[in-house]
Amino acid sequence: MSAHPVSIDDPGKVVLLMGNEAIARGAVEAGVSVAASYPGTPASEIGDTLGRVAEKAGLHFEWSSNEKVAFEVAFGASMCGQRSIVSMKHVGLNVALDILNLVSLRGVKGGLVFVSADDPSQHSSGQEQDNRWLAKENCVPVLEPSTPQDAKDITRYAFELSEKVRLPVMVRTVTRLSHMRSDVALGPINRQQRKAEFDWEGFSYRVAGFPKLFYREKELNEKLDLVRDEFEKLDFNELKLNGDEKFGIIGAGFSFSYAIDAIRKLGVEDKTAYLNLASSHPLPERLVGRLLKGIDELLIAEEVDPFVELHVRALAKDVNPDLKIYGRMSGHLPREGELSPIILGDTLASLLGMNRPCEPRLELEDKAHSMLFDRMLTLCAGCPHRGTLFALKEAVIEVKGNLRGVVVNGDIGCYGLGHAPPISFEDTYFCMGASIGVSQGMAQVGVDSIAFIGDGTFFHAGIPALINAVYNQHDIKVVVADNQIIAMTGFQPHPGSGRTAMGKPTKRIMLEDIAKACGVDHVEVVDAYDLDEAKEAFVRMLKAKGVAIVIARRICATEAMRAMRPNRPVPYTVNPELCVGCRICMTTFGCPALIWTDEEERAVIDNTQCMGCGVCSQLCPQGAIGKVEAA
Ligand SMILES: Cc1ncc(C[n+]2csc(CCOP(=O)(O)OP(=O)(O)O)c2C)c(N)n1
Repeated sequence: MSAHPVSIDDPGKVVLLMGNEAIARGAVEAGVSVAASYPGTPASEIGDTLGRVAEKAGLHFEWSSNEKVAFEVAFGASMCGQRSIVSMKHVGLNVALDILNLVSLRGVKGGLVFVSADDPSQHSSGQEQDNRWLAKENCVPVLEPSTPQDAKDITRYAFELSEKVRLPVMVRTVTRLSHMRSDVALGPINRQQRKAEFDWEGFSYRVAGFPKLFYREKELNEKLDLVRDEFEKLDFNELKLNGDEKFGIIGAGFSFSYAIDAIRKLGVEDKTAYLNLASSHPLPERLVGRLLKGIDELLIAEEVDPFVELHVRALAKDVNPDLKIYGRMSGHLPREGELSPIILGDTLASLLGMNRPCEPRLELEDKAHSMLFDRMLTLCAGCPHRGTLFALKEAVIEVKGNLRGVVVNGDIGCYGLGHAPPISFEDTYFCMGASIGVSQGMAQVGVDSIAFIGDGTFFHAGIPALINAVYNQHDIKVVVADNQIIAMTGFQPHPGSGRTAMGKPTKRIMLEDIAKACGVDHVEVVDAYDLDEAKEAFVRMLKAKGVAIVIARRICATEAMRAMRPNRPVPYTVNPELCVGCRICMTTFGCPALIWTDEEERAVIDNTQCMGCGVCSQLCPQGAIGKVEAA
């Protein structure tokens, strides 16, 4: 097998890389020795890539049990003088904030870079969150690449900066940059072996005494001044200013790519000054001031919040009070959501009094929609969560009389799709682990609920909540949908999977052992593909007093399908003699492998999708679904 481009030591070679792979490459070039992450779109491929090349690149990579732990692992290595990187999706930083705050206050030794992958327009998240605010709040320098090449080079540079000022440095990417691909010229890989040594003077209370954290604020501010000075002359900040332009544009990070695209499409390179701003915090005020001074109007493009705009407006008061500033605050760009070449093109054209360079967005969207067909939200064919939710519904009807007898507090994972028809059996989901916590508040006020949580999410944030339930005597019921993997973000392993991110077998931590260790007495494990077994266990759980938990186990269907290739088992079929066309399999279960045929007025099974779980055969009242007879 040929080497992954991220681990090739061939400086100058140009390879096609995804933005996230380019970030991973930057870390490899910087000679990182410890990398930790927690999966989450749009960040996951950074970890996937580092895991793949770790051995070759001589680094340790791990999927940690959550983002805070990942950050702590990286910090541990940094205190011993080694370079480390931690990556996460934007909301992951909320989880890691507690340690980030202290890391910036105490400082780092080996370069510590963390990547925040923000998700403008929340393509795969519950919220838009601009983590530049959190970086600022925690005195962390922010670097924002605008292309995959930049992403690699900036990540590499971030380690140098981190060591120079002894601060953690945030590299901020966004979904489009993370997932786009373009040519990247590789740099040399730093192969210097550093001796790992704990920095006693820097971090030991025993040696250096207990730090007066409050006074460290002064030190922090001085560090940020140093960073600002460095950013004033940073090569990644590209200022194009001839001196006779009246109109200027600042594009922060990836938004600069939209801006330059609009400038070129409109052919206004000559009359437009611009700044590709790669360092959004702290703002290089002298550099920005040079742009502001000579122009009359300025457009600021950034995602998601007007973070740079706010600071530039303050700066303009001193530098050029008459400057007209357009951006997200002024309403010239949308206040929320992702930008695009169309949005930037339209805004720039209207500010310059020109015709828009692209077709209007709505017309393009209409055209695209006319080429697509509607698909409903659904779990994959053979997904074990479907059987678990189906059996749970049956149990709730039996015990409570109707489906509104309980609130189903879902959690974050594929099973969140359980809210969609025809399963339609999830009411809420918030953030990782919240199902178990909110169910306890409901229980206290006499409202019955079920916490429905995945295995990955349980390991991430469910355990403290479960301990709380036992200790504080909350009468809650918990279902763990255990597909033995973190499926939603790209099939990463977790502590219950039995293998590490670097592909080594490891001790499998069993959910039932954890539940018992948390003090839960009523713990059952069932097969998610066995509807009767699962339903009976759910009935016992619903009737139990106190905390009760059922773990519905079965490997993720997509993982199972991969493992079966190329010898997939004989799928199931619908017997035309027995099927009466009642549609129960479709309207109550809704596996995408079940298809309706108008001609025959009955269900058939699409054998390209069916993975042979056989669950639909258990619920057909006619017994019409069975295995295809082997020839
Ligand atoms: C704080 C945080 N980190 C990461 C994510 C990304 N994420 C979405 S779902 C999920 C976990 C899903 O795993 P699991 O609970 O096992 O359910 P599955 O998708 O396998 O059904 C993760 C990590 C997130 N939403 N929030």
